[in-house]
Amino acid sequence: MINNLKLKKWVQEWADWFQPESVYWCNGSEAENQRLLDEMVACGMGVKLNEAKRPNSYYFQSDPSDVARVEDRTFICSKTKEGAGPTNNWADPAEMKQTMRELYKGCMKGRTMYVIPFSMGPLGSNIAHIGVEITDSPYVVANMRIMTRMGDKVLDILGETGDFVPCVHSIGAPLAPGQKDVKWPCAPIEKKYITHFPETHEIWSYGSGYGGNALLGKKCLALRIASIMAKEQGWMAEHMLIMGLTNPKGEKKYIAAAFPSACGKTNLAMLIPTLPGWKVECVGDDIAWMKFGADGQLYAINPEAGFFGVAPFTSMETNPNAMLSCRANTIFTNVGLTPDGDVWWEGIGTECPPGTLNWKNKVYDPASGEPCAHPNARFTAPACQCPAIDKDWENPVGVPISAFLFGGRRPNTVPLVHESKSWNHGVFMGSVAGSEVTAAAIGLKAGVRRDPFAMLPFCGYNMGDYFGHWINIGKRAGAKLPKIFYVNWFRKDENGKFLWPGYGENSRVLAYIFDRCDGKGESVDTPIGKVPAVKSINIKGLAGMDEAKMAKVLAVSNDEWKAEVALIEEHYARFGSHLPKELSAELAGLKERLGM
Ligand code: O2Y
Ligand code: MN
Repeated sequence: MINNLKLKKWVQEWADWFQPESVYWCNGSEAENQRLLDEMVACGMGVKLNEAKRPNSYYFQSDPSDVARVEDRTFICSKTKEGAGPTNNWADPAEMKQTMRELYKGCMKGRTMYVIPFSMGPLGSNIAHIGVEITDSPYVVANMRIMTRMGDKVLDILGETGDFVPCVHSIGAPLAPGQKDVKWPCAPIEKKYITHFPETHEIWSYGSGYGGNALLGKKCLALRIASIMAKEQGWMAEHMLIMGLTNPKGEKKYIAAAFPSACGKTNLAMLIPTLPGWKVECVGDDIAWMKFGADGQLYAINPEAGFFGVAPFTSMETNPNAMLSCRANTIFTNVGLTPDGDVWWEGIGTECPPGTLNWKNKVYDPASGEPCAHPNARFTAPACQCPAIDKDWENPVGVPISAFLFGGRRPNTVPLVHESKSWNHGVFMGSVAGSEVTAAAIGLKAGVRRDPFAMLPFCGYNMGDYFGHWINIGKRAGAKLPKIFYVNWFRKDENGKFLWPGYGENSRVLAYIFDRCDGKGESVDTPIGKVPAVKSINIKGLAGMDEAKMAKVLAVSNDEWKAEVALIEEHYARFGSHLPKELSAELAGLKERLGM
């Protein structure tokens, strides 16, 4: 029984416009899920994997034009261009709505329109928010059931008058009477639109059925729209993993960490420490929503209920917890399909069985030079299946955050770990985060690609104002603010070899951070912040590591940082008058400390 009038009216208006064959309200039940999956298998869209090897799991191949988030086709449609800022694509909201209304008219002909009520965050948490997605993709429904809490229980919470974030999605492929469907219907790239309307908190998406373009609770709601709501309402919506860290004495702290893509965020969230007696537990691997409690602590929830993880190079060696998370009840997209009905991808740690189909449904030929799995192939797996899931991962109150980590891939300049001198200095560190890219081949300028707070593709408003929101968080009276650190697992020596082994050995750095949060662990003041004293990171039992090498991985070179300052000035210039004066002051302070 739907008794929320606003929701009923909204659904009816879109049903009139989309002209679907039928409208179906998703209840979230197991029976409903099974029926949709069976229907997708029956029509050739999906494959049921071998029940003995991969219980209750399904396999999909997307259209080659629809394999990842499309940043070029993603828009922030604020009233003014300045509202979207220099890092977002902007479009006029009225013009965009007109363009999309034309595309949307009759776009669900011959298909079912599904209505998905979902909660981002544990049901009833005061940090959580409700969304409702309309979609014509049963694949989206099945994925949203894993990634969110979805169905009737959400309508109960919404009640008669509750509010929701309206999320409109169509794959943009109406069916004429008698027309045979294709395996992965979608619109051509130039007709894909992923749009956000900050003033009305709306999301409209058209033409893609893949990942963040279509599962609108994830990047569109939980980051772009939520970042706007967070600024308006005084909370934080961040592109951060959340982990629990327990020391050998059984004391526990929670850390939230932001990294640009390809820095091993999921691996860190599920890390298995090599340091004896330490334990890492996972609350979330991608997004954190945080609010201050009455005690002044910042409490975080993971708004998601699943992992949408990159498959290639995930193995029992690199991330056993992720591998075990997707052992059953998982949807795989664009990986390889083995002849015995299981999945395979590059770096999975086993030989590819002959006769495996690649993501383009052709027999995989290792000599072809083309990968078997698409590099952005994904598994959608329930978070509760992670062996390292934290006992409080669904606690509606959230978990108290003691530290924030920022990072990136920097082969030089940036030490293994350094700590901010103050909150504003930590905000400065987050605002200049980024990775060195050598990807000139894919059209990027080689050099340091700044990805402030790892939010470059996900901030729903002017990034300069977002920096200001971080500064304001630090001004809150009575706040017990997390300490801020910057880590770099990727520093290299003069021969291009990594100086730090990474993976489980990162627990040694986490242990140092844990101690710093307790006012322990020795640090040295440098122009860029507090760097661990060489002996203060435990390297006992770490093969190939000695104090001389630690000195290298922790070194701060004035010359390298003087060059970095020039790059930071260039980066900051983009934000003009939106750059908070506090950050200009932090940059001036750094220059002074470097003797510039
Ligand atoms: O390509 C996509 O649609 C997925 S992108 C993604 C998925 C899970 C977690 N993070 C990301 C990301 O781009 O940050
Ligand atoms: Mn992400």
